[in-house]
Amino acid sequence: MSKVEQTLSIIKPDAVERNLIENIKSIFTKNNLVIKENKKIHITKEEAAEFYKVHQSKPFYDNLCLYLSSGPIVVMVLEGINAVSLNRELMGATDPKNAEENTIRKLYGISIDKNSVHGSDSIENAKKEINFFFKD
Ligand code: IDP
Ligand code: MG
Repeated sequence: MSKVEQTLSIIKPDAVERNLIENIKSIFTKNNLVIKENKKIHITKEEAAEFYKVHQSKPFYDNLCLYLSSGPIVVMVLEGINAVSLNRELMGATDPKNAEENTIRKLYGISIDKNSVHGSDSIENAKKEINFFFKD
Protein backbone atom coordinates (compact mmCIF):
# COMPACT_ATOMS: atom_id res chain seq x y z
CA MET A 1 0.00 0.00 0.00
CA SER A 2 1.38 3.44 -0.84
CA LYS A 3 0.64 6.39 1.36
CA VAL A 4 2.22 9.81 1.84
CA GLU A 5 3.89 9.83 5.25
CA GLN A 6 6.29 11.94 7.25
CA THR A 7 9.26 10.63 9.20
CA LEU A 8 12.02 12.10 11.34
CA SER A 9 15.62 11.89 10.20
CA ILE A 10 18.68 12.97 12.15
CA ILE A 11 22.17 13.39 10.75
CA LYS A 12 24.27 12.44 13.77
CA PRO A 13 27.42 14.23 15.01
CA ASP A 14 29.88 11.91 13.24
CA ALA A 15 28.38 12.75 9.85
CA VAL A 16 27.96 16.49 10.50
CA GLU A 17 31.60 16.59 11.62
CA ARG A 18 32.73 14.98 8.35
CA ASN A 19 30.72 17.42 6.19
CA LEU A 20 28.34 14.73 4.95
CA ILE A 21 25.14 16.78 5.32
CA GLU A 22 24.67 17.48 1.61
CA ASN A 23 25.67 13.95 0.55
CA ILE A 24 23.07 12.46 2.89
CA LYS A 25 20.34 14.94 1.94
CA SER A 26 20.90 14.18 -1.74
CA ILE A 27 20.29 10.47 -1.09
CA PHE A 28 16.89 11.40 0.37
CA THR A 29 15.91 13.81 -2.39
CA LYS A 30 17.09 11.49 -5.20
CA ASN A 31 14.77 8.87 -3.71
CA ASN A 32 11.68 11.09 -3.76
CA LEU A 33 11.75 12.19 -0.15
CA VAL A 34 11.07 15.90 0.27
CA ILE A 35 12.80 17.72 3.15
CA LYS A 36 9.89 19.62 4.70
CA GLU A 37 11.69 20.85 7.83
CA ASN A 38 15.37 21.17 8.50
CA LYS A 39 17.44 22.59 11.35
CA LYS A 40 20.96 22.26 12.68
CA ILE A 41 21.02 22.17 16.48
CA HIS A 42 23.17 21.05 19.39
CA ILE A 43 21.10 19.30 22.05
CA THR A 44 21.92 18.68 25.71
CA LYS A 45 22.50 15.23 27.16
CA GLU A 46 19.16 15.60 29.01
CA GLU A 47 17.33 16.29 25.74
CA ALA A 48 19.04 13.28 24.13
CA ALA A 49 17.99 11.15 27.11
CA GLU A 50 14.38 12.23 26.64
CA PHE A 51 14.49 11.58 22.89
CA TYR A 52 16.01 8.09 23.34
CA LYS A 53 13.88 7.19 26.39
CA VAL A 54 12.67 3.94 24.74
CA HIS A 55 16.25 2.70 25.07
CA GLN A 56 16.69 3.60 28.74
CA SER A 57 17.06 -0.01 29.88
CA LYS A 58 19.77 -0.80 27.30
CA PRO A 59 23.42 -1.06 28.33
CA PHE A 60 24.39 1.46 25.63
CA TYR A 61 21.84 4.14 26.69
CA ASP A 62 24.23 6.45 28.53
CA ASN A 63 26.80 6.42 25.71
CA LEU A 64 24.06 6.93 23.15
CA CYS A 65 22.81 10.06 24.93
CA LEU A 66 26.32 11.39 25.45
CA TYR A 67 27.04 10.80 21.78
CA LEU A 68 23.92 12.46 20.31
CA SER A 69 24.67 15.53 22.43
CA SER A 70 28.40 15.57 21.61
CA GLY A 71 28.15 17.97 18.66
CA PRO A 72 25.79 19.57 16.16
CA ILE A 73 23.14 17.43 14.50
CA VAL A 74 20.72 18.09 11.64
CA VAL A 75 17.08 17.17 12.26
CA MET A 76 14.71 16.90 9.33
CA VAL A 77 11.14 15.98 8.53
CA LEU A 78 11.08 13.85 5.37
CA GLU A 79 7.88 13.43 3.41
CA GLY A 80 6.96 11.00 0.65
CA ILE A 81 5.25 7.76 -0.26
CA ASN A 82 6.00 5.21 2.49
CA ALA A 83 8.51 7.66 3.95
CA VAL A 84 9.04 5.70 7.20
CA SER A 85 10.08 2.41 5.58
CA LEU A 86 11.77 4.08 2.61
CA ASN A 87 14.00 6.09 4.96
CA ARG A 88 14.85 2.92 6.93
CA GLU A 89 15.82 1.21 3.66
CA LEU A 90 18.00 4.13 2.58
CA MET A 91 19.67 4.17 6.04
CA GLY A 92 20.59 0.47 6.12
CA ALA A 93 21.15 -1.78 9.13
CA THR A 94 21.96 -0.31 12.57
CA ASP A 95 25.47 -1.76 12.44
CA PRO A 96 27.22 -0.42 9.31
CA LYS A 97 29.02 -3.80 9.02
CA ASN A 98 25.67 -5.42 8.24
CA ALA A 99 24.28 -2.64 6.04
CA GLU A 100 23.48 -3.23 2.35
CA GLU A 101 25.63 -1.65 -0.38
CA ASN A 102 24.82 1.99 -1.16
CA THR A 103 22.87 2.57 2.05
CA ILE A 104 23.82 5.64 4.10
CA ARG A 105 25.25 3.57 6.93
CA LYS A 106 27.27 1.38 4.56
CA LEU A 107 28.63 4.43 2.74
CA TYR A 108 29.29 6.64 5.77
CA GLY A 109 28.78 4.79 9.08
CA ILE A 110 31.87 4.26 11.21
CA SER A 111 30.54 1.85 13.84
CA ILE A 112 27.30 0.73 15.51
CA ASP A 113 27.26 3.86 17.66
CA LYS A 114 28.66 6.30 15.08
CA ASN A 115 26.24 5.19 12.38
CA SER A 116 25.61 8.62 10.85
CA VAL A 117 21.80 8.74 10.86
CA HIS A 118 18.66 8.17 12.90
CA GLY A 119 15.28 7.38 11.36
CA SER A 120 11.88 6.78 12.94
CA ASP A 121 10.91 3.09 12.99
CA SER A 122 7.10 3.41 12.74
CA ILE A 123 4.46 5.95 11.77
CA GLU A 124 3.46 6.32 15.42
CA ASN A 125 7.04 6.99 16.55
CA ALA A 126 7.57 9.33 13.60
CA LYS A 127 4.72 11.51 14.86
CA LYS A 128 6.16 11.56 18.38
CA GLU A 129 9.70 12.28 17.17
CA ILE A 130 8.60 15.04 14.78
CA ASN A 131 6.66 16.64 17.61
CA PHE A 132 9.70 16.37 19.88
CA PHE A 133 11.83 18.54 17.58
CA PHE A 134 9.22 20.60 15.74
CA LYS A 135 6.48 21.56 18.17
CA ASP A 136 4.26 24.21 16.68
P1 IDP B 1 18.30 2.19 14.79
O1 IDP B 1 19.03 3.51 14.92
O2 IDP B 1 18.76 1.40 13.60
O3 IDP B 1 16.80 2.35 14.84
P2 IDP B 1 18.12 1.18 17.52
O4 IDP B 1 18.08 -0.25 17.89
O5 IDP B 1 16.84 1.97 17.63
O6 IDP B 1 18.73 1.30 16.03
O7 IDP B 1 19.21 1.87 18.43
C1 IDP B 1 19.34 3.28 18.50
C2 IDP B 1 20.80 3.63 18.37
O8 IDP B 1 21.50 3.10 19.48
C3 IDP B 1 21.49 3.05 17.14
O9 IDP B 1 21.36 3.85 15.97
C4 IDP B 1 22.93 2.97 17.59
O10 IDP B 1 23.59 4.23 17.42
C5 IDP B 1 22.81 2.69 19.07
N1 IDP B 1 22.95 1.25 19.34
C6 IDP B 1 22.07 0.27 19.06
N2 IDP B 1 22.53 -0.94 19.43
C7 IDP B 1 23.75 -0.70 19.97
C8 IDP B 1 24.75 -1.55 20.55
O11 IDP B 1 24.60 -2.78 20.63
N3 IDP B 1 25.89 -0.94 21.00
C9 IDP B 1 26.08 0.42 20.91
N4 IDP B 1 25.17 1.25 20.37
C10 IDP B 1 24.03 0.70 19.91
MG1 MG C 1 15.57 3.04 16.39
